[in-house]
Formats: sequence, structure tokens, C-alpha cells
Amino acid sequence: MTNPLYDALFAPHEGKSSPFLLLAGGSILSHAAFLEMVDRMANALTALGAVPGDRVAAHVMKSPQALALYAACVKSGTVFLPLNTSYTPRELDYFVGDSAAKIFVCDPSEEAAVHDIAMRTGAHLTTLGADGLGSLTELAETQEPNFKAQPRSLNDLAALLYTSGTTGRSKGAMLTHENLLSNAKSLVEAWRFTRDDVLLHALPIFHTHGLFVATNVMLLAGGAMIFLPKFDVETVMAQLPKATAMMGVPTFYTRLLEEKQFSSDLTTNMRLFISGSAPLLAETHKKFELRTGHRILERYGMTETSMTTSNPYDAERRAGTVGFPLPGVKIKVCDAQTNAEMPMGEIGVLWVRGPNVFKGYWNMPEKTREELRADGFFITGDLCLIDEHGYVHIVGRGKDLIISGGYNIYPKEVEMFLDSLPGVKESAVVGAPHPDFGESVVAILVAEDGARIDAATIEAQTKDDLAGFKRPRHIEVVAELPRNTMGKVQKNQLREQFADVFQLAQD
Ligand code: MLC
Ligand code: AMP
Repeated sequence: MTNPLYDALFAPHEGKSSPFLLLAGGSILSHAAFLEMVDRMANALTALGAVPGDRVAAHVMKSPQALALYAACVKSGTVFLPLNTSYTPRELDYFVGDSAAKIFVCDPSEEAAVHDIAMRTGAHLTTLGADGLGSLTELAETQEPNFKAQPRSLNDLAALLYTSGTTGRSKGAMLTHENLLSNAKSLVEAWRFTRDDVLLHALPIFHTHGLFVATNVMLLAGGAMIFLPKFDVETVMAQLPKATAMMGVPTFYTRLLEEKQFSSDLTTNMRLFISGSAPLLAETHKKFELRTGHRILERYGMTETSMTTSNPYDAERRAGTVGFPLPGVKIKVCDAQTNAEMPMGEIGVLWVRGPNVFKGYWNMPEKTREELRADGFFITGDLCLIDEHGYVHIVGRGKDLIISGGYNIYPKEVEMFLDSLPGVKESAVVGAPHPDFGESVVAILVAEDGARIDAATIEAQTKDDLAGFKRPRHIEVVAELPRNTMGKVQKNQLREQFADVFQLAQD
């Protein structure tokens, strides 16, 4: 028995001095040096008591060591559970508890704040900072630089990624070795990645995009990554001439276009710009082509499915579309009420089946049955149509979801939090167009009888408990929420009413 992901992504690079990570300060980490780090880290996880199948929760900043932690989980057969770095202790409590993580790796600066979570859940707490230092790396340094890959099957879990849900409770998407490996193989081929590529990596590594799409693809192709801690437009422009490809959310592209110095001079070495995680406006696509001569390749995916569709590498990359299903992936468009398949060109909910589709939601068999059908089709909740040339257009969402700068925010979760604040009777959260993030969060609140609430107080009360990207950027207090005759809050009406708040704020 082998370890499918380790064997395909990492083992081929053992002992190779080829460059893997090109770091901000100019240093280069070779594949061999990285894999040595991985072995020490895998020994450290084992020394802390982790055995195959155990969850390792990681709330750590982006660093080579954080990436080595992912690889060490793959090699030791444990399940990697990366967590958004902006989550607050209140949010982390749920993830660590729900997953029953064996090990919880946190930033050294938050060790005291999350200590109680570890105590209560029984997770072993260890630390890893943005500089690569912490109690985990201290332990790893005392370990041998060799570790035998633990046997795993294609159907075993490699990662558990939490996605928010319409009920306000996050769901852990169980991703297998097969899910991740099949998708990486498809993407390397579809996007023609080779060992000669240098990918500019400015995405976070706690989500599908930066972790699986970007990193797994580059590991499989054998190329290198310019590994930046975050997207900083000046650093990205300075590094672009050394790269051959970049993957980003639409905000990366709109921010680049805002820079006067951003021109085709910086992109002559580039062969491919890829966008995903949120809709790329056709207008951005066109402006980018005009400025650089490059047509951005837009693709579509989800945590539960990894990548599902992609515009073609060689044929026309059509603005406003997400292209065709990847090889081996079957899609269909179904009526939201009857589930009947829709005729070509009509709008319905996108269903997906293939080796990329996850195994289900952690400890949520009912939720899994609702969304992942017995015939293997997963109901994405995205509304789409397929045009006469076969291009898929994502035209909206059947689910109540806001996507801000590539991060998903489920209004229900924010509403539940706002409703719990003193003086708040009820709330409605909607997305409004935002010039930088694509969409951002608007909260409309009603005060309890006799209570007075104001935007500034509410804003201050969200600071400690809600991750920054989820916090409302515009708060409005109203006498009552608009409702239909059934008593349901009219969110469409609120979306229309507040459609301009961020645009107006910018003017
Ligand atoms: C940061 N902030 C955001 C935000 N990111 N607010 C709304 N939406 C966002 N996306 C807030 C912070 O809380 C902070 O608020 C302030 O902005 C500055 O923080 P920052 O860290 O300096 O922000 P910045 O570096 O500008 O980050 C913006 C960004 C980043 C767009 C570069 O959010 C990003 O890298 N997004 C990528 C997300 C991603 O990888 N998604 C993939 C999901 S996988 P304050 O109040 O503290 O000042 C997926 C599947 C698929 O969707 O198909 O790929
Ligand atoms: P996540 O749950 O974070 O994986 O986000 C997945 C969601 O992002 C999808 O369900 C879509 O709504 C959205 N998404 C991803 N890529 C695209 C894209 N290219 N265009 C429009 N929406 C996208």
C-alpha cells in the first residue's frame, strides 16, 4: 500500500536540489531542503501522539514551515485542517471542537487566548509563527530528517476544510487523496504547467485556491513558487517579471489595474494569469487584456469540489464565463424546485459529479444527503447556464452567500451574532457591490423596544468575535425590516436599497 498524494506530489522531489520556494528576502528553499523540513515535522507530529486519521488543526500564518506542516500531515497520514488566519478565538472554538482535532497548531501570539479551547477539547496545543519559529518547529528540529510515508488509500481523508453554511453552522468538507490528486492532475494538464514554471503565489494557504489549486499543481508539475506572505500590490509588481504564471482572486486583478505603473513591461515573461473564487467582471477581463495583452483564464470551483470548470488554454478564453467542465467531471443544470435537468441555455442550479467531488460533511450525514446525492452528484447552489458553445456562465447564487475578496460569508452566521448583541431585536445581512472586494457586508438592524443602538457601538462589539472579512462595513439601524406576506425578510429589497453604499462612500 502506498500514500497516493505523497507519492505523486512530494516523493519525486526527494533529494532534488531544484528550487521550490523563492522567498521574499531573496533566499531559495530547494525541494530537498523542504522535504527534510517535512520529515522532521512529520516526526514531531508523531511524537505529539498523532496517528493516521487524526485531525491537525492549523491556525498559522503563511510560511514555508506552514506549508511543510501540510506536507507532514499528508506524509504522516493525518488530516490537515487549515483555518483562516483572521478567525477569532470564538470562531476557532467550534472548528477545533467539532473536528475533535488531536493537535492544534496556533500562532505564538494567540497561545494564551486559545489555551482554554485546547484544554476543553483535549487537543494538544503547539505553536508556529510567521517567522517559522514556535514550539512545533523547536520540537521538529530535534527530530530525524527522515520519516516513512504512512500508507493511505485513495479514499482516505487528506484534508478537512470548513465552509460556512446557510444555517450559520460551518460544515467540514472531507477531501480525500483521490479528490486532491485527480484535480491537480487535471489542472497541470489543462493549464500546461511544467517544471519550468515559476508561479507567483500571493494567496493564503488555508483555502482550496492557494493550497490545492496553486500548491498541489506546482508540486505535481515540479516548478517553483515565488512564495509571498500576502498580496501586496507593490511586491507583486516587483516579482512579476520573474514569474511565468499567477493565480488570484478578482481583487488581485482590479488592484493591479489601479496601478499606473502596471503595464505589459512587467508581464513579458508571463504565460498565464488565472482567476477564480469569485466572479471576474467582463470589464476587468477586457481592461487587463488591453493593458497587458494577456487574456485572464477564468475557472470555477468550490471547497467541496476543487476545480470543476475552466476556460481553455489554447482556444478562446471567454470573458464572463468559467469555460468547460474539466476532463472526468460531469456537470448538469437542474431546476431548483423539481431537480429536473434544464434544457440548454436555461438557468438552473449547477450539479457536479467526478473524482473531484468530496466525500461528505464531517459528522453531518443529513446535510451530506441533502447536497451530495446517492448517484454522486453534488448540488453546488450556484446558478448557471450553459451556452450553445458549451461555455458555463455562473449567473448568480441560489444560496444566501456573500463573496468578499474571494472569502465566503454566510449572512446567517453574521445575523446570528448580531442578534445576540444587547439591544438588537433582529438583523438582516446582505451583500452590496464593493469596488475593491467585489461585494461587501451590509447589516441592517432593528433595536429592541426601548433600546438605543448605533453603528459605532455595534462595530466595536464585532471586533473581538467576528473575523475581519465578515464584519459589516456598513451598518444601518431601521425601525423594521421589510417582510413579505409570509413574514419572510425581503432581502432583495434590502439589496436594492443598499446597492450603492460602497460606491457612494468612494465618491
Ligand atoms: C481582508 N479584509 C477583508 C478581506 N481581506 N475584508 C473583506 N473582504 C476580504 N477579502 C479586511 C481585514 O479584516 C482588515 O480589516 C483589512 O481588510 C485589511 O486587511 P489585509 O489583510 O491587509 O487585507 P488585504 O491584504 O488587502 O486582503 C485582501 C485580499 C485578501 C483580497 C488580498 O482578502 C485575499 O488574499 N483574498 C483571497 C481569498 C482566497 O484565497 N479565497 C479562496 C477561497 S477558495 P480591518 O477592519 O481590520 O482594517 C474558493 C474556491 C475557489 O473560493 O474556487 O477557489
Ligand atoms: P468556497 O466555498 O470558498 O470554496 O467558495 C466557492 C464559491 O465561490 C462557489 O460556490 C461560487 O459561488 C464561487 N466561485 C468560485 N469561482 C468562481 C468564479 N470563477 N465565478 C463565480 N463564482 C465563483
